[in-house]
Amino acid sequence: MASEFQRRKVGGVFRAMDADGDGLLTQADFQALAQRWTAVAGAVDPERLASVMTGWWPVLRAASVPGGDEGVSLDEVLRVVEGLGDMADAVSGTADAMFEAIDLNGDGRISRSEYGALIETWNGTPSATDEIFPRLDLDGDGHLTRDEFRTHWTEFWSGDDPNAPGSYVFGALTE
Ligand SMILES: [Ca+2]
Ligand SMILES: [Ca+2]
Ligand SMILES: [Ca+2]
Repeated sequence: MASEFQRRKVGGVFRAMDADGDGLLTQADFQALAQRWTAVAGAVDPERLASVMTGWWPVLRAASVPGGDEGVSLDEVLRVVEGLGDMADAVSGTADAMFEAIDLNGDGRISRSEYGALIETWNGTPSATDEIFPRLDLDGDGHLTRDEFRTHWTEFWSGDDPNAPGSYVFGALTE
């Protein structure tokens, strides 16, 4: 069973992804998310970005109850998340794809402003990142490296620790 904390954490991401707010993730939600990303992404190939975003869809769809409703519910997403501990390679693969999408200027690291753009795009609204960025920047050099990002990404999807910086990689938790 997912803990209350995991439900809250993943629930926030779920609501951000559920573009039409009907409580189910569908292919249309992923297309909307991809469009939101394409609108901000500077140097990144828009097709590549779209394929990162929409690439999540088949994974989630496969976990959805066969013959059930048309979309993927939060409970189904949580079930996928519970299985991710056994899928470390798949999780770090998505981390790398996301990292490349966020690294807008392609210098191999994520700056504070690139991270801010990620959170704003993800949530669809301006969001404060001044508190969280320094916690994610583990060695304090002002940038997130691929390893730092991978650590946080894995923690977000596979961990259950309210004190881990990675729990806030998508920004502060909302209710
Ligand atoms: Ca939806
Ligand atoms: Ca960069
Ligand atoms: Ca760093």
